[in-house]
Amino acid sequence: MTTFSEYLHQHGAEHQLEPALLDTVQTIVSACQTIGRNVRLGALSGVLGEAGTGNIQGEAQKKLDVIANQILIDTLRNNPNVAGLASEEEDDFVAANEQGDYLVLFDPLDGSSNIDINISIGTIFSVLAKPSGSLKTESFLQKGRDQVAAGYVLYGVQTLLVLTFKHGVAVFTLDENGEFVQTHTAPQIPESTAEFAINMSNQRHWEQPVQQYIAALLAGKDGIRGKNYNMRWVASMVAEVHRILMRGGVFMYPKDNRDPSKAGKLRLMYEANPLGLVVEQAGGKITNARENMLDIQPVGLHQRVAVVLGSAEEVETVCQYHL
Ligand code: AHM
Ligand code: MG
Repeated sequence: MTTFSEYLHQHGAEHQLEPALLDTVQTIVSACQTIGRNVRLGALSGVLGEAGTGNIQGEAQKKLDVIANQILIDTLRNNPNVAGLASEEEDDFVAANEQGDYLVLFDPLDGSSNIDINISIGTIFSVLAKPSGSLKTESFLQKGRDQVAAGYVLYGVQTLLVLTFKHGVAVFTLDENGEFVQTHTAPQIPESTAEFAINMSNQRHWEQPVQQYIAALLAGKDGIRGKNYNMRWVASMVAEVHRILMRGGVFMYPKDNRDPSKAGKLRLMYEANPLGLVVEQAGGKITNARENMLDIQPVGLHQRVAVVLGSAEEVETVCQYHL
C-alpha cells in the first residue's frame, strides 16, 4: 500500500516535480484533513447551520463554509512556498509569502446546500505557478491548462483525495489512522455512458440546444439516441465528478435565461478548471458547450461559466447541439 507521502516522493521523482510544488500540495491536503475532522463531527462540534454572512457572490454562507475557508487560509499562509491564495469565499485574493513560487485557488466546501444533511461535500483546489513580478489579480488569471496540479478531497461515505500533476490521476482513501493511502492508480472515464446529471427544475430557463439534447435523452430507446438513460443529481459538483470518474456519465450546469449577465452558476477558477483537469487527465472532456474549458482565458477571479463534463462521446454530442 502506498501512502500519500510515499506517492508524492515517487511521483515527484519520476516526473521531476519541484519539491516546493509537492510541499504545497501536501499542505493543501493537510488542511483538508483538518476540514474533514470538522465535517465528520458535524453537530457534535457545533459546526452546522448558517454563518449569518454572505460571500462576494451574494450567497449565504454556512458555518462550515467559513470554517473550511479559514483553515485553508491559515494553513497555506504558513507555507513559505505559497505566494498567494484565492477562494470562492473571499472578495479578493489573499497575499501570503513574497518568496513563494505557487498560487493556490480553492472552493473550500463545494456542495454548500448538502452540508447540514450529511450528503457528500468536498474541497476543490487548483495550483498555479506564480508569474514573476508583484502579486496582482492578473497573476491568478491563467488558463486551466496552465495549472500545475489540481484535485479534490471528497468528504463522503469514505474520505477520498483525488489528485493530478498532469501525469494521470491518483485516488487515495483516508484510513483509520487519518492517513491517505492510494486506492486507484489511473482511473479512466468510460468514453460512452447512459447516465446524465442536470438540475431538471431549471428546464424552463434552458436555451434551445440544451432543451433538445435532454429531450433526446429522455426519449430513451424510442428516440434518436436509441438507448435508455438514467439520471442522478447530488447537487455537489465534486461528488458528481467523482461518480463520473468511477463509472462515467455526463454532468451539465448550462447557462440559462434567468440572469443574462451570468454565463452559468459554477465558477471557472475554483470549480470548472480544477475538476476539468482531473476529468481530462482521466480521459474525459470538459467544455462550456462551445470550447474546451481549459483553453478559456479567465477575465475575473469569480468568473462563472457553463459546464458540460464527463464521458467524451456524450460531451461531444452536447457540443454538436450547440453548433
Ligand atoms: P457551492 O459552491 O455554493 O456549493 O455551489 C456549487 C454547487 C455545485 O456543487 C452543484 O453542482 C450546484 O451548486 C448545485 O446547484 P443547485 O442548487 O441548482 O442544485
Ligand atoms: Mg462550489
